[in-house]
Amino acid sequence: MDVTRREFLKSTAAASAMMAIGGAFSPAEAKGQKVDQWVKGVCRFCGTGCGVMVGVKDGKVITVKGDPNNHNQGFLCLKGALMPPIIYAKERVTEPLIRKDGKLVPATWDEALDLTASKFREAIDKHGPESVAYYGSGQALTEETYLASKIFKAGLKSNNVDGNPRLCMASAVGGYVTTFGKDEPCGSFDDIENATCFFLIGTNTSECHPVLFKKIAARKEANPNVKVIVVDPRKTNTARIADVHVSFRPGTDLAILNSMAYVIIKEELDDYRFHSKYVTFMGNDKTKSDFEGYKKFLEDYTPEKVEKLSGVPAETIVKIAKIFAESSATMSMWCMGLNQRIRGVWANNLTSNLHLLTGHIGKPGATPFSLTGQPNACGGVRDTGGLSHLLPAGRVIKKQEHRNEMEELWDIPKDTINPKPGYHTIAMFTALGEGKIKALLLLTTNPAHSLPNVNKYTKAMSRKDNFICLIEAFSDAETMKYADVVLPPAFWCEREGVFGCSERRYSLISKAIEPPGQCRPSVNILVDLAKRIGVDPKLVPYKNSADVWDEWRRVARPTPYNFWGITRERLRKESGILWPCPTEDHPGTNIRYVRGKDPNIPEDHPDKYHFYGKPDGRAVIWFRPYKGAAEEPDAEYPFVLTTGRVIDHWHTGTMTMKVPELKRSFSYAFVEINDQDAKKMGINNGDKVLLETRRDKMTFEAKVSDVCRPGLVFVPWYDAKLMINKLTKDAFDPGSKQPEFKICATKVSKV
Ligand SMILES: Nc1nc2c(c(=O)[nH]1)N[C@H]1C(S)=C(S)[C@@H](COP(=O)(O)OP(=O)(O)OC[C@H]3O[C@@H](n4cnc5c(=O)[nH]c(N)nc54)[C@H](O)[C@@H]3O)O[C@H]1N2
Ligand SMILES: Nc1nc2c(c(=O)[nH]1)N[C@H]1C(S)=C(S)[C@@H](COP(=O)(O)OP(=O)(O)OC[C@H]3O[C@@H](n4cnc5c(=O)[nH]c(N)nc54)[C@H](O)[C@@H]3O)O[C@H]1N2
Ligand code: SF4
Ligand SMILES: [Mo]
Repeated sequence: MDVTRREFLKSTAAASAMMAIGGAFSPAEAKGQKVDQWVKGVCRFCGTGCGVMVGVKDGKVITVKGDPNNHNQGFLCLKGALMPPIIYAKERVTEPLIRKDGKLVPATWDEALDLTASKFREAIDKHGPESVAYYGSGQALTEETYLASKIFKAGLKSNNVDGNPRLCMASAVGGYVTTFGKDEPCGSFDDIENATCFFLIGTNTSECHPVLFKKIAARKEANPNVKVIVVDPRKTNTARIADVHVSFRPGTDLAILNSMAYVIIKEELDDYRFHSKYVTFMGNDKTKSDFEGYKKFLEDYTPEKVEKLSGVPAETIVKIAKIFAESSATMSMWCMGLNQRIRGVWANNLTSNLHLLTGHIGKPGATPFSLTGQPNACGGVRDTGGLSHLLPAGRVIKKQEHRNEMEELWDIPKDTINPKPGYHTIAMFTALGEGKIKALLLLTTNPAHSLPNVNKYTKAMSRKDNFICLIEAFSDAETMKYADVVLPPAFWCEREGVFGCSERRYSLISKAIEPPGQCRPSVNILVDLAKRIGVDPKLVPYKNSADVWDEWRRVARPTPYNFWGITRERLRKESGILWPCPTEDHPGTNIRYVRGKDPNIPEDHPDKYHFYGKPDGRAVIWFRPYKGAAEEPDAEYPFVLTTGRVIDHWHTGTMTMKVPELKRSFSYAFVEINDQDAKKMGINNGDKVLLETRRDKMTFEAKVSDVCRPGLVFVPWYDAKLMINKLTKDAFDPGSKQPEFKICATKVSKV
């Protein structure tokens, strides 16, 4: 399906009309309203990390427009532009609450903090530090996550620190670390301006990263030779601008990626000079192999064999492999379609394999690039080590030298950080259900809605003998039902702090307005709570988030994450800087692992590329076999259920459901079903359809279209009243521990 220029313009015009507002346009200004002040910040929503200018009048935010100096060049999507009503929603939590006789009632800060502290203290004293836990978010500030992680790991000696990036980015982390030795992408958004082939796999970019999609579409529009390949079992809005849309049996993309490698080698399109010098070939059992061994491994993945497995015609596999390899610069992007899988790490490895095989890496426009979902999963959680197996800046709990280094930096006695990694997300909520976790602190996340197989975990949260403290901005969040104490946070631009988006870019959210009622910045809440639990005040000497930032810079400085040069002063002046950035006069880094571009590589290094995360400086091509999903469809549950997003809503809907324009366009969840399947079952648009999985059942309105392939149904997960996570499965990747939200088996019937 080579799209003609006319078709292309038609579909991008339709897509961008609903997707991006440019020229730093402000709806309020257009209506003639004048602001007193524009304050620089970052969008609250996705990992695109658009810079925003917040328009304040009489101490209130009246409008938001794109920051022309940040990477988004003044563009925002609708969600980003429609923030003001969310800030002033009547559901804002503005005072501390304590549960009494089953009901949350107002309390003073002292009462709420003292009660929380006593519950944590009691749990630690009676059951040890492993009985307390923190569950955070890629939407919390960098300073908040760094601080929470330090309080728990250094102060309370509990490594039970995890967060929603486990549901989101863990497989990308696992992929980068196993392939390159270090987390975070090699390239940057700048590559979009130079790529001649976009390989979009498992990403609905047009709805989930709209401003990046706009850049891709603009690049293609200006250069008709630029090719777009979309690999997704749904014909999404993203697929509508594709030259080739590859639809396949969900999960079989592992085999498709191997088959592409097979074709690339067979057609002699690999870059032998590159991979013979810079790549190690590695069997799945971690035994070292070589190029011949790789060729042998790939014999199981001829296009003909993979056609049978995946449903993709062999000639399509050959075609996309050639486009990928023959383009002058190929940029792959992926997101949850690859990560939320029990083979998520492997899917990440296999995508990077294609870049290492063809040398499409480290050149402008040529790079593997994982899209981050949340605005601060990279900078906030992955970088600061806010997961149960990590310490700050790429250090890991398991390595004694890393623990000792952190003990020195944190000025705590040697060998006092617990050497055992804590609970990852699913293990944490399982432990809560088993009574092993007695006190849990939740920040900027809504697990009673977002966890897979959620009935199991809300039951865990309902246990009478555990204590849950939730820091939450909106009273209608599902998790409120399970909280014993709720603390009111300052929201978004009501406090200052840093977000780090998909491309290693750190940008500052400046404080624009005062928080309402008794809301306080979470950094201050955490410091106060830590002291009351009994953490040594010397460990938390901060007055504000800027103090925490300076410590975090110091902690990262001796590592390849070095961003010593990104001072608070620079962040205030500039609109985002990419690390590594070792000195104050360093401009930031667009391309990693290349001499002369990456400040971590000495100028006189003998080789052009140096993958310094690996001892031998070589990246790894892994031989990852095809393995199916945890729950494949069968005679009893014949359909695949997949879940994901729509452009207008953010996650559990607590924010976007407050914006009338967004709520109106999608007021409730639906089931998207293939038109041929619908016809067979006599299902028409708007009919009620029952979905039943091995966990639960639920009725949705049908949306019949050609988006899903036959045998597949899709349900968006934003609707708290139709909570699809009651039906999803909580199987997870054995390496990354990320759950398989993208595939489970379901029955489908007309009601
Ligand atoms: N509007 C909006 N934007 C968002 C968010 C939001 O809630 N709303 N959330 C943000 C966050 S945190 C995240 S993580 C991102 C998610 O961004 P995306 O990953 O782009 O979004 P999803 O809809 O979760 O899933 C992407 C695609 O994966 C496909 N898929 C399903 N199964 C498979 C498979 O087996 N293989 C492949 N290759 N693809 C498969 C689905 O059909 C779907 O189109 O979006 C971010 N941006
Ligand atoms: N079925 C299915 N489930 C999924 C996914 C999927 O694709 N399918 N995707 C998964 C992914 S990728 C992700 S990232 C997770 C996200 O899952 P969650 O993090 O649980 O979802 P959110 O709705 O973003 O939750 C954020 C919460 O923080 C609150 N909040 C907003 N701002 C602030 C603030 O400034 N301070 C505080 N304290 N609270 C605030 C919001 O009101 C909301 O309740 O969901 C996962 N769940
Ligand atoms: S693309 Fe993402 S970061 Fe940019 S305005 Fe939209 S939601 Fe915000
Ligand atoms: Mo996510």
